Amino acid sequence: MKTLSFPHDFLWGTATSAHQVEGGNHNNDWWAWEQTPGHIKDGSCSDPACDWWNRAEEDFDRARQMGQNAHRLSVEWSRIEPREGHWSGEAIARYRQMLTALRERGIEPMVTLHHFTNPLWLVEKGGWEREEAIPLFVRYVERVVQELGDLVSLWCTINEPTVVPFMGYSIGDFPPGKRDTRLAFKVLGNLLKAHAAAYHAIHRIQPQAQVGVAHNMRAMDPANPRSPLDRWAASFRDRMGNRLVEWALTEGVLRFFPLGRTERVPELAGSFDYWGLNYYNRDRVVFDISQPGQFFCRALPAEHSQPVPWWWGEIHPQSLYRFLKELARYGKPIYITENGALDNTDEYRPRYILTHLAAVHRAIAEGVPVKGYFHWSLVDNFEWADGYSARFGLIHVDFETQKRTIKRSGELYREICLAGAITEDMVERYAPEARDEIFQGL
Ligand code: GBH
Repeated sequence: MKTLSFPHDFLWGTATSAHQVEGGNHNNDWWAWEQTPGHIKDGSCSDPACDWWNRAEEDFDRARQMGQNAHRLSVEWSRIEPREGHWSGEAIARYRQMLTALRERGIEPMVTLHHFTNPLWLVEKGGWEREEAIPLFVRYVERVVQELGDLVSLWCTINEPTVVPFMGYSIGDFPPGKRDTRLAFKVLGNLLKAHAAAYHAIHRIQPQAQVGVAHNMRAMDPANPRSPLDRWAASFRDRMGNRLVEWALTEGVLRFFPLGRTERVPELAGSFDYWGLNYYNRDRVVFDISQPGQFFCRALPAEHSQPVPWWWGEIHPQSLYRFLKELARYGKPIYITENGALDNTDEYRPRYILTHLAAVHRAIAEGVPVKGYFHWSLVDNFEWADGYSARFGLIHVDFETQKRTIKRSGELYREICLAGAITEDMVERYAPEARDEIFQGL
């Protein structure tokens, strides 16, 4: 019997974010954005989403029954600080209740302090376009750590620092919907500086805390590896989307190279106790002379054989393995803070989970210190500009009735979490066609 066994203390979890599951977040920039027709694909809004503000515990019960021992969730700044400098005891009490509920179920929380949304009062002051956001974020973080620190030892300051600037300030599909590359870099710089400041602030209050960023890394390969232009395009995308943040966190330098500017931020260097990796997919990139606005880069649509929407990129577990091997060089623990599949019918999610976890296993077997895996997501939820039209959950949610139904992928993940392993028998039942890929070399 072939088996891929994971370390005994491995964290088996799922990830969510406040705005996507809680409902009732009416005081942030996303809620305002959702009110304009056209912004959300299916015309929906984030209230009530999964109604976690009232019933998170019911899903925590399910997570426990599914053998999970960790959960990554976020706290909502606009609830905790509804007006500048005013703190909501009620919101803090509710988060304490949720975190206590997780702990009671043997589920270790990882708490994200910023997952895309911003309080309206902050946005009215210019939001992340202005450096003034940094001390305001730090004050909020200090408050949260003072209030919740006894229940949390794993903190994630900022989810995907590249996504807010690129989606909100370059592509324009997220609030504030601007298209201004210069501004996007300004926002990215401010988010990274805010991370560094928060990192040090958390350690002053809670020296033992483990603090990091969840950095979204999308693999970029040249469509034609023999074409120097494609190679340049893929490497450009890789440097912008992946390496810029990597260099910032490790070397303390912001390389905004298309604009020819480099900035040293010494507080950033080494400002992570673990590497948080959000990994979903890869792009095959071509050089395209007709795309000056995209710096002459274009991603090819995924092959037809791939069961994903054309823009979603390619399913490529090998790239997860590659990133993990590279990140091992920093000698810090690695958490896969997100990994998941856009799959409304749960057709290929079981296979996605197996092949990606097999890639993680291979990296661990070669000495990479991966300490945990958080699947995105526990439940179907409010998928930002896609509303409820894109499902990522291991548990299906009927948004009319709030009824939950565990998916096949959820049953599989339960088996994996409970066994701490992938067995031949699981592969036979859930994805026999991926047998060789999963057990390669065994
Ligand atoms: C994660 O981002 C988010 O952290 C999480 O909140 C979200 O629910 C999850 O992904 C699933 O999407 O312009 O073609 O790139 C992952 C990175 C960046 C992927 C924005 C989707 C929009 C489409 N995401 N991107 S595209």
